[in-house]
Amino acid sequence: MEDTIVAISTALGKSAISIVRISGPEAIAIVSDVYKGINLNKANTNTINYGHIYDGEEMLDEVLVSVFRSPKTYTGEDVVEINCHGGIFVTNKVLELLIRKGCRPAEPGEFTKRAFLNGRIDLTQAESVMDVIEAKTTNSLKLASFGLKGDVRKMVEDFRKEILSMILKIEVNIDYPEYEDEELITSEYLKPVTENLIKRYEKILAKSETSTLLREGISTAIIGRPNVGKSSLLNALLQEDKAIVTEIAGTTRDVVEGKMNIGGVVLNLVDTAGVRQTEDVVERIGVEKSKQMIVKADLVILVFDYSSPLTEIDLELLQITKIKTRIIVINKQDLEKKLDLNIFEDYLLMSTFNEEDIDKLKNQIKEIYHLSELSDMDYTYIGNARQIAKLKQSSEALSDAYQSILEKYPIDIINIDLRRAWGFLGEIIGEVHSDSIVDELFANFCLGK
Ligand SMILES: Nc1nc2c(ncn2[C@@H]2O[C@H](COP(=O)(O)OP(=O)(O)OP(=O)(O)O)[C@@H](O)[C@H]2O)c(=O)[nH]1
Ligand SMILES: [Mg+2]
Repeated sequence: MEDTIVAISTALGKSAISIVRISGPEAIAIVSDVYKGINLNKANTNTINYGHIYDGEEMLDEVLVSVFRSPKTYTGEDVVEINCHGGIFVTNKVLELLIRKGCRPAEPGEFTKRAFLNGRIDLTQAESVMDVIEAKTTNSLKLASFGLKGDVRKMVEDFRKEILSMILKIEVNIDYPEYEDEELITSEYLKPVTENLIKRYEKILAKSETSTLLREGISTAIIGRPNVGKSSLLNALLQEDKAIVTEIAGTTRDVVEGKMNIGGVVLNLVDTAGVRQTEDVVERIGVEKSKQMIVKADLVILVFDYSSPLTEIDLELLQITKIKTRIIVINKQDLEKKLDLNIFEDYLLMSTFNEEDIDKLKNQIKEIYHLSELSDMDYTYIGNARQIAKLKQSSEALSDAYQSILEKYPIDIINIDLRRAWGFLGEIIGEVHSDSIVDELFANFCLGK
């Protein structure tokens, strides 16, 4: 039998209330042992009860206790939530008391993990719980809510059903070869069904790129040689003096980060050290980091100085960012022109001092990622890297099956790939899972969730 777990479910800090959550077979009995008010052992499910928590003779807090009886609870087990006054000291005292009375401190995510293991939710819903907590924009919240409602699960289950029905037909054929007519019908049946499935997979995978963007934001590196105005650009975009700006080349030595919301998506901006050859050890490490940021970034904003001629470094940066999604910014337009613009195909001529120019840059980012179309988009699709990876694996297995169908391989060979495709889908919703994946997944949750 499972033990009974306890955690403080609200953020630890001074607040009006904080919630201590308990889940497990002994939840009601243990709380009832330290609670004075009505007899909790007899309390109806889904009730809130006023009373006091006592440690022996000492009254710890005046509380409201919610009682949720198994199985229709968050975890599927008996759950009790104690609403304490929000002081850190008193909340910790209640927690300590419950541990002394037999509760075990919960691991991060353990409540949600129990909900999953007890079949209350599937893995996609569990992941959505985390996504809701971490959502930073309305769009990413919408996406997470769809997962939470079980829309992703439903989509995956529909796919699974269709594949399973093919598998069953094939296995009937293999197990009962005396029905010879059946085999012919089956191979004819397999081709269009598989074709149709592959098309639907493709649609979802195409949309998943945008959904990853919604969830994780766009990691954007501002790159260029020293003094071109990278930090000025970061500050202008963030509308705050985040990075130090001076006329001295080599001012920024480490990466400076900031977040902004652009068309409902988070832009994770990093300002970097200007790239140049340097003897200075600290600066050299900074330059190395800048180059690493180019590799990591989804989007590179490559900055040049309108008022100075092109250098070797500029050319090198143009070359190494060629394969990236990038915007070329020619800054300091307000100064006298010394830069030959002929070598650039596409660029934004601007000044960081000019707000309209900054808006132009923002619009360009919106265009690249089609952010203005986001608001009327359909959010029922997969937005999580683990789920996308599994869907891709399933899609590959399905394509293998399709290939075998075209080449008229025996149906038991086709069946192997169909079973693989079906299995990967199962992993998305957690129907087939290894303990280590589940442990790793829930370890990323916050305590008390
Ligand atoms: N005239 C003019 N000066 C600018 C513009 N943008 C930035 N500057 C100036 O250029 C100088 C360098 O700006 P920074 O933002 O520190 O440049 P940086 O690219 O971050 O430089 P490092 O950190 O050394 O790599 C500062 O004196 C800024 O005020 C602009 O659009 N026009
Ligand atoms: Mg700088």
